[in-house]
Amino acid sequence: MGLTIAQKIIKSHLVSGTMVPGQEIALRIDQTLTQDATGTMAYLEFETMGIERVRTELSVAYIDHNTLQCGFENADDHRYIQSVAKKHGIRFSRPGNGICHQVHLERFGVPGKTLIGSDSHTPTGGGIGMLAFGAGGMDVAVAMGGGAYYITMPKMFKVNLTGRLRPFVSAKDVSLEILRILSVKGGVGAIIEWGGEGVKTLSVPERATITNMGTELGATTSIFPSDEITRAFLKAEGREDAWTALQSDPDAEYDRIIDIDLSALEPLIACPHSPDNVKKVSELKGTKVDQVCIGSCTNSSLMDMLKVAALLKGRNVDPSVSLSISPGSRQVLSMLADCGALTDILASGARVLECACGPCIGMGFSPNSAGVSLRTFNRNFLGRSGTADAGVYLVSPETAVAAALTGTISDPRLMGDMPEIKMPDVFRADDSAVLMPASPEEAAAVEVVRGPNIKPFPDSRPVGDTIEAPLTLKVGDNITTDHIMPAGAKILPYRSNIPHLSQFCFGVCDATFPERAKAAGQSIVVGGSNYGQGSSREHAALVPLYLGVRAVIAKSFARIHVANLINAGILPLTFKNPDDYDEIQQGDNLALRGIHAGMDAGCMTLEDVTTGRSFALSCDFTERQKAMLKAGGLLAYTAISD
Ligand code: MIC
Ligand code: SF4
Repeated sequence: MGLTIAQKIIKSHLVSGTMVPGQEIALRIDQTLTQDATGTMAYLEFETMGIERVRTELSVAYIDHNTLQCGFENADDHRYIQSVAKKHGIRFSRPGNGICHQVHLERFGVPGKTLIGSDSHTPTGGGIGMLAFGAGGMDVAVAMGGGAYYITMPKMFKVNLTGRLRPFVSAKDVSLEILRILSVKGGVGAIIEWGGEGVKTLSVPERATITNMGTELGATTSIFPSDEITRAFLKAEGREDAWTALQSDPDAEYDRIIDIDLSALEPLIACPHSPDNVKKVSELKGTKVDQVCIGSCTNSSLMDMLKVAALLKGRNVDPSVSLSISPGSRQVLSMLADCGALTDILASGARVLECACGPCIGMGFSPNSAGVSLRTFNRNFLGRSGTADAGVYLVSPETAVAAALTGTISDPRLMGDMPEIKMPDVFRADDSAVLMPASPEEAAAVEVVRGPNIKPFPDSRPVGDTIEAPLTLKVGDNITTDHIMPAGAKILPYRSNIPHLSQFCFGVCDATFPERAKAAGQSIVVGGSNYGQGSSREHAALVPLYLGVRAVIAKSFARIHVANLINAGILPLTFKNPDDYDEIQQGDNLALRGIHAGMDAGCMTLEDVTTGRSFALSCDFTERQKAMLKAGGLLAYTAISD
């Protein structure tokens, strides 16, 4: 039987396991990336492993999330990451150089290689034919140390593209269409491969928009073939030698095939508060808009920005709208400046922000009270923008410009003819803001700089045979890691300070949770389906750990989060019968007994001591996961195995 693109890369990187969907496999990782909001913790974890120099082909530390410096915290963390990177053989992309995924695609991505990143949108690399995964910081630390990355062998989905996008319909609309079809749970356990004749009409940045937002489907990752278009992109970056051709075998088999005719798509919009709440833009026509934000790792490429500039040229932003534009990288920004497009953007009245995540993670530019914000980003979870009652909608750059110019949600096709965009044949490649690490000889003398904001990790503890604890919080379906551990300008600076962060845990759902959990000493949390979707932040496990959460019981879990829970030594269990979720109430005293035998058997019983009822739970841990839980998480397990 022939192989899919992903299966070929998996096969060439397989360290252990068999390529049977549902089985655990271990992969050799060629490249890693970190960003600053998760990176501080990842490097602290790497340091505890006591490895002098990274063992990957390439590791890059980016500073792109925590770029507002309203106190010493972020600046201290940047210095810590810069020094730790220099010491251990990691390249350092300075603040202002751009968003990790955009810069990585431009400067470092290589078709056919494996990449893991401590950021859930690492699959952006799939746009260039990399097999790229988002992971928790501990998994990235282990990969930097030369350890394998463990995943469950995914199923293979194929999206078969035909036709060609019409003017004013773009890659973002393709992402929204697949979210409409599959929902935020539809990609769980699968790798999504994009193929068909339509692929030839999409440039690498457009493909990267699509693989980037595959994360919102819950997919393990997404990938495009590496073809002549990939080669032309790499050539324009001065990296043609990194190119290799990559495509699926003609007889490759897929578990599911979805057909999308690009010519039939129209502008789409994801309504609050979920990326799969997709409607046609025309259905919301006339809705008043207060704010428009263009940028983020989804839509900040040169092509996106040139389109935006061409549409804004000679026009003015509606006085009722505040428009922000954040180019994805210094390369994009300088090329906009070179060709005069930046002047067109500025003349329209737009506010140009630095090349960073910015508003996407609530790092500034929060909307006004009850404001309507149209964003070219990938997530519109409740509260993520920093304004609790704002309504955030996700759109393409074209639809964003139409709203900025008219002050209302409008069909971009009404803006007249699409100006012709000429992509330069050569990009301005300037790696001066990527600092090289010290040589192995010089590394010993490099001092790692630690600020007072760096606090010790929470103590994990081995999962014992019994947990008796109250149910301190019961939440519903599709709880995101933004619910569990919110981000934003006020909280993100404390990503290396778990005690401080803990005050905000589950703040979006129930601000009284941290106090209640602390008072209980140890507790259990119950969730619905797709618990922990969204960001890769391991803080959504480390902070509950600090607050004494010993087990999370849900109808189902998102991939990265369940790995983070196990890495932190928290027991993730699922209801055998999802209806049992309704039978237990917050405040009930719960008991899990015979946990170790239960882990071996794949099932255990939950006793609701308050009501006297019992419920069956499932768990499907591999031997490695069981050992990790019994040791008290990945770091403790690694220490024991060494
Ligand atoms: C996000 O988009 O939610 C983030 C911020 O990039 C996160 C990482 C983090 O929480 O630091 C992600 O996607 O993994
Ligand atoms: Fe940054 Fe937003 Fe992309 Fe996350 S989704 S990496 S916050 S731009």
